Amino acid sequence: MSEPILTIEGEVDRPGALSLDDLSGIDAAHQVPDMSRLDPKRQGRAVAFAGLLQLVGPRPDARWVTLHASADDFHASVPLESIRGRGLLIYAADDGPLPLSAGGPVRFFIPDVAACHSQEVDECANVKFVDRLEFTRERGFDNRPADDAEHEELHRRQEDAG
Ligand SMILES: Nc1nc2c(c(=O)[nH]1)N[C@H]1C(S)=C(S)[C@@H](COP(=O)(O)O)O[C@H]1N2
Ligand SMILES: [Mo]
Repeated sequence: MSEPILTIEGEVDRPGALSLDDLSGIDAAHQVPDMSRLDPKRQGRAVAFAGLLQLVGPRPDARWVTLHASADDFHASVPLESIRGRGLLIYAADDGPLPLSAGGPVRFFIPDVAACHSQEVDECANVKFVDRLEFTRERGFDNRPADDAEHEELHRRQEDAG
């Protein structure tokens, strides 16, 4: 059994900690074996958010999903309906766990997403280093940059770090 990489909390029937094996065990219909086919800049294996929902069983009250990245204390809260049909979780590299350099342990990803802070679900919501998903009735914690200045500052910090 592989170690837990993603904690599921809140308004779901089956909360708990999921391992890489749990995620790769989700129905093949929800798996994307090679992300580079979808987006040449991306690599590794992903599972459709709909497949995760099947696994954890959101309750009817669950309206918001908060994507938590404790690695850099980055958090985004988005309406469940807005990501149900198009969100992906990149959870593995071709040869094992998804490295931090690729946004591991889990990278939330919406292909062809809107530019940062143009909409509720935007490129900033493509959260890297996700380790916890929280399902709630109300909007959860969100510290995405609020304006262009904050956003530029965030990108500057990332360039300095990387
Ligand atoms: N954990 C975390 N996720 C994050 C960010 C961040 O600072 N921390 N920045 C966001 C922003 S502003 C952008 S534009 C994209 C960049 O993703 P990329 O480096 O894969 O292109 O990640 C998003 N996800
Ligand atoms: Mo961004």
